[in-house]
Amino acid sequence: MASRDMHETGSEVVEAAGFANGHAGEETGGGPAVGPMSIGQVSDSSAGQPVPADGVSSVDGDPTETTEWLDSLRYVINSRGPDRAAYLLHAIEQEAYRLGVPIPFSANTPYINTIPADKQPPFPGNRELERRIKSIIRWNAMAMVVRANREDKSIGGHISTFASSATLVEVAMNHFIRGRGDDYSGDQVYFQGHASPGVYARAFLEGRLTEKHLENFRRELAAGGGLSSYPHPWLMPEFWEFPTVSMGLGPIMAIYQARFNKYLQDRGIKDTSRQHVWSFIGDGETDEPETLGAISLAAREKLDNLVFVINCNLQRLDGPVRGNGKIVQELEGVFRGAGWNVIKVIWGEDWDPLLAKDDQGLLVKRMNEVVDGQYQKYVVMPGGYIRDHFFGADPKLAEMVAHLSDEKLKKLRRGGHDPEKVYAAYAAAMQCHGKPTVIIAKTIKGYGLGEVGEGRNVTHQQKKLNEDELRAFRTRFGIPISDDEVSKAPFYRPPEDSPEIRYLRERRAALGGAVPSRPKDPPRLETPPLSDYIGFIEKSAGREVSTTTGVVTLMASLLKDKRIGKYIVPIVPDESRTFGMDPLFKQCGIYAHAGQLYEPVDSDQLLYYREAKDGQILEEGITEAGSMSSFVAAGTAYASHGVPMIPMFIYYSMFGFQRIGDLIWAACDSRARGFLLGGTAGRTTLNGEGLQHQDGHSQLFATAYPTVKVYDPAFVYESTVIMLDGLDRMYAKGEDWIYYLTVYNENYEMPAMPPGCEEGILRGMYRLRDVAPAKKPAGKGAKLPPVHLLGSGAILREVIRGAELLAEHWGVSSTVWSVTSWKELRREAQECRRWNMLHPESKPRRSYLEETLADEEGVFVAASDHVRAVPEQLDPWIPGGLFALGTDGFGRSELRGRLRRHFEVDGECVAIGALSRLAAAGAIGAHVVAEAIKTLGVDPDKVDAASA
Ligand SMILES: Cc1ncc(C[n+]2csc(CCOP(=O)(O)OP(=O)(O)O)c2C)c(N)n1
Ligand SMILES: [Mg+2]
Repeated sequence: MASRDMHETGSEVVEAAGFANGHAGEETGGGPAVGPMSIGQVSDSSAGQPVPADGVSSVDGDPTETTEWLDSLRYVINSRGPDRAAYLLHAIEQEAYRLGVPIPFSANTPYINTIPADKQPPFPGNRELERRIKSIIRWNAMAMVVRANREDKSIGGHISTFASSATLVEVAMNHFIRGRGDDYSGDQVYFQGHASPGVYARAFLEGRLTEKHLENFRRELAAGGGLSSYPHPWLMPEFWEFPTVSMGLGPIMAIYQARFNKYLQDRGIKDTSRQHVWSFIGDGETDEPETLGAISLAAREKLDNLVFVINCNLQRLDGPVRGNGKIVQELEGVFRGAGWNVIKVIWGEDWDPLLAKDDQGLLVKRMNEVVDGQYQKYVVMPGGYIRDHFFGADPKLAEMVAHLSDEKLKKLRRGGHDPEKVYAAYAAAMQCHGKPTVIIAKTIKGYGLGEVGEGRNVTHQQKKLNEDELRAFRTRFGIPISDDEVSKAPFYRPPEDSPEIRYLRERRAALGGAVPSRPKDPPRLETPPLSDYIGFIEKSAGREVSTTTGVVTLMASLLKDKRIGKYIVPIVPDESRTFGMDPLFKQCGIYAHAGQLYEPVDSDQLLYYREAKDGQILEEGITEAGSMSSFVAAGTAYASHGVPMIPMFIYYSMFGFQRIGDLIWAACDSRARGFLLGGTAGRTTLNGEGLQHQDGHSQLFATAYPTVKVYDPAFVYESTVIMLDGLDRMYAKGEDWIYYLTVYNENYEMPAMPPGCEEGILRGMYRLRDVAPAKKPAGKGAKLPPVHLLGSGAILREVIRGAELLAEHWGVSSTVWSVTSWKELRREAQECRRWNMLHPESKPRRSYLEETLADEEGVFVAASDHVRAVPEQLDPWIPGGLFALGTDGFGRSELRGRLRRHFEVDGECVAIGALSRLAAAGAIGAHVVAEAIKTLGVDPDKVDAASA
């Protein structure tokens, strides 16, 4: 059923004949195309017999009676209108339920367009000009990929995706998608990632990108600048807004973006009422759990500001999405079930007259029973095959198209390539209130590529077109490039004053400007200085609390801060009580668009579960992916909305980088800012919870994320200094960071802040204390080399205990260093080392780590509640190397003390580690270590936790 864009001319538009595709008919007697035979029938073979669906017999036992009922329906529709008909049908259904008729469930409507031809609004654009613009965009998008691949075979891109979605994108761009404007009131668009060539090609026509840019597609390091393969705000910060190419992340982020827009509105922070969120999605992409995983939230929250456009070209990378089924129908069922407004755009206008003639429902029945794999086959076969195999299934159907040539049959267009059908769908989406809309459009993958790729299983990766193929493409889309030139695949841009360019510019100007675009200089905030929070720090000293309580209490304080309080977005996936955040329920309320429609069970209590329309907390329920999507929406609001919101997302650290690492990566790409608070951190500190809860590796994972600053504070003064620095750097200075802090649930006495440690806290380490020996040192009588003990997080206290054991039992003095960020220390040390490598004749730079340890020597031992690789990052810069203890291996349910012994990160093991290093250095005999092992009660033959 392939058809040609060349035929999308205004002159060829067939006037809507006034017949409904299975909807209200006129007095033609044609009536609904939905015969009883078509209801819910799906066969897994195009030639297969209809099978009864959901227990309804497909055999009509009394056709006369059926006709009477259907005539009655037609009569009501014609005389009283479709609303009355719908009312009656509903009433009949209710009565049938009451009388015990087992009405089969079907979430599907027939395989035809949701909007009947006679309900289509008039198309307001210039069809011919839009077709020409789109054709030029198609050409340039294709040429970018072909040329990049010619320059270097290893470089490519995707032609066939945009080829299939061009009409979907272009109609939206010419008529619906609104630019940001000066007041940040534009739409937010999540483009299908690998359709990026089409977005670039349009920006080229709009004059936003140069020919050089297009030449350098996928060559971002080329002179003159290149273009990212996919939407990456990190790499093209003034162009792309939302990264999407990791499939599934675009849709879920779009849902939470739309919800966040309502949040901003409901809290009175910004009027977002005119903004829509668009998400262009591949049909294959719907296999990702993230794509569909949050759709019920979108309906529950009544996100009528959200539009999903699913490009159902029936193919993914390897082949058909649902060869034996129908992806359009499957998605319809899923979205209708979830409560969305579903608009199917399956057939182009060429089908309208055929459907209008389908008074027995034979065509719709045939449409229903053919499976996607077969529809794909029709794309690559000649018209005669379609006549024989599709229409030939029933002589009456064959008769219906007897007047059409094979060529015409081949060109019967699919809905997603028909601008008027697509326009009608978008217009309906804009008018839908109270629910989100999904437009499920059927297209052809590689549309326009002809035999090189249209509908072929290999089309996804098609990057090469030879001269003949280029010429055919050029001719088909009417691009004014000569035969001599065509083999070079030159880019084509009509003159500035051409009707095409003028039209394109006018449309975008009318809609508020270019899309996508990211603002250059978004607003900043005045953030509180540390001096304002010294009192807060002082109050923590001497209290037995956890670092979790430390950050949550600070959050509560910051929420009251006049400068930034209202911008903070606390986000929590059903763990508020775990983290002691429930006092915030009262203080700021839990956001609920509907307010609170019930009297909460705990309404008599002070800290009752308070939901409110202007609530500030995003209590997301058990979804780290949803919470992270909210984080991204809030953390990019400074750019996308012009309001610097401050997300503070607290969660079980085990379910962060490990579970939703890809979303965090997308957050970094998006230049999101905010705080990730990994609660219940540590493999041994969260006792009792076992293997799937005890996190000893998020610190390691986080290290690999370029814009994540990773901290592992041990004390409340440390976490406070870090959080305030984060506010300053992200919101006052406008730097693109995400601050990740692991916080623990172990209560212990918080010390007062030692003077002058602020810089060390932020840069990664500072000297916490020197522990002097209580008696003469063990060993050979000579002075022992100094011992340096490095620790972080909750294990810092074990390190201190190790130092005390060393002093007490073996007279060994040591220095304890509090390491707040292994990553920061390493990052800067590496930076210096690299600079020195490249500037051999300059005075070498010394990192903070090297500076700090410049005068230190001896043995260095480190311990944390994370895997050894975390502290081992520092090894190259530690004089004599670093001996790391850590929590490699699976966690298990136990008490802290036992866990710390199991993983060998307790004070005893820290002391043994130091002694073993002293022995290795020849400062003490091996027997001293052996005795220590015995004295401290460590079983030398115990299991190795790393492999247990
Ligand atoms: C998470 C993830 N897995 C795999 C890929 C690789 N990939 C890129 S495009 C693609 C096929 C996409 O098919 P579909 O969503 O139907 O889009 P179409 O190109 O057909 O429009 C795949 C598997 C990816 N980008 N992201
Ligand atoms: Mg697809």
